[in-house]
Amino acid sequence: MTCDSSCNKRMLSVLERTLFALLLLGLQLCVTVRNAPGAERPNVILIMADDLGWGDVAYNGNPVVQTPCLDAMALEAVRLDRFYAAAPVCSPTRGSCLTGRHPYRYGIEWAGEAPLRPGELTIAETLREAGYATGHFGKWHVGGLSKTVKQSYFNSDSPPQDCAALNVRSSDNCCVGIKNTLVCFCSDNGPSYIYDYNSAGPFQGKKATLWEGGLRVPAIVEWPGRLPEGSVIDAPISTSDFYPTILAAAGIATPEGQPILDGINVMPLLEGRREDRGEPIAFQVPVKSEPDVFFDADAAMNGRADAQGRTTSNRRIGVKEAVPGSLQSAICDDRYKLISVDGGDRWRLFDLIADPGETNDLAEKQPERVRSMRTVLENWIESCERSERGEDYIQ
Ligand SMILES: [Ca+2]
Repeated sequence: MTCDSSCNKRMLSVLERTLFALLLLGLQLCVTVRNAPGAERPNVILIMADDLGWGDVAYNGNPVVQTPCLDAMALEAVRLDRFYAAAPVCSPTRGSCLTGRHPYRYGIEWAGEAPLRPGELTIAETLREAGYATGHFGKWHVGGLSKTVKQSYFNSDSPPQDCAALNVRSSDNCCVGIKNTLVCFCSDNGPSYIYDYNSAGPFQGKKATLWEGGLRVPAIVEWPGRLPEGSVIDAPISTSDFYPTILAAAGIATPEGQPILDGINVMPLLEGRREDRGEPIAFQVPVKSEPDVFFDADAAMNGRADAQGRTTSNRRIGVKEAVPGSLQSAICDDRYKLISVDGGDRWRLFDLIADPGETNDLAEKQPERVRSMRTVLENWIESCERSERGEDYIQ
């Protein structure tokens, strides 16, 4: 596509407004500040953007969107280049941040469908028990208020803090004047599938899919004086890791009665003391059938508009083989990823180091690896089903 300067300006204007809206509407800013004088525990700030794709930030190569604060943070802090949202849509991923558990364990399988269960332990509860003051600002969206009442996006007492995310980090590399502060930034899922100008960068798929483009999002962690400056982590890290990692950073033991965690403490990775994760990350979510997710593949491949009049390339969506009503399942280790988007009828294996775009299916060449990864995934799914039945909770 060619684009003249006026076209570029219009596109830039739209993108700027879109990115601002994403940050404005999608900001989840959890501020936890210790209130125990003399303690050395860090303050913790988690910032989550909404639908910010891998390729929607300048530091990942976006040629139009300007993200100077994130670019500087990515350059000077710890950039996580293989960071996964626990799910490819909002509510499940946000639940994983709060609990350290995959949302499949407690029934938040999709956006806004079920509330967080009372038996879940959240990072806010655990930190508060340890003496922290906690707060949440901006988009909540962790499931519905009930099975029938959809949940509001914002806490009515806490209006969105507009560009607080961009102001957290001041020019002196210190967080709003608060010393000893751990800041984590990430997105909650891949870019929206609605518009062409949202970008998953080099990855296949977008929001709502378990392809890399749906899960792999921008992420940066900063803790001045404690974590290396200007480092890049290539090992897989997930939103489920926030909970155990923050507890470790604060020197807080896992509380009694803690349900099974999916996340692990990744401080050794962040500190550069190890290079491999050494633990798999598993995913499972439904295959939805909204027209926004499923495009007319033939029309898209041939450049024609789909039934909704859109021309977005289905190749970028990556779900043309998916079966609505079934499940998408995937598991990745430090190198390989096994994925099915049709309820387990077909499994594909990719070497994400050599083939991050998931274009070269190795399943036929490496059947033993497929079998072993499927076994681990199936055991994880059974564990999640036990969790969903409530077997993790203290009776
Ligand atoms: Ca989202």
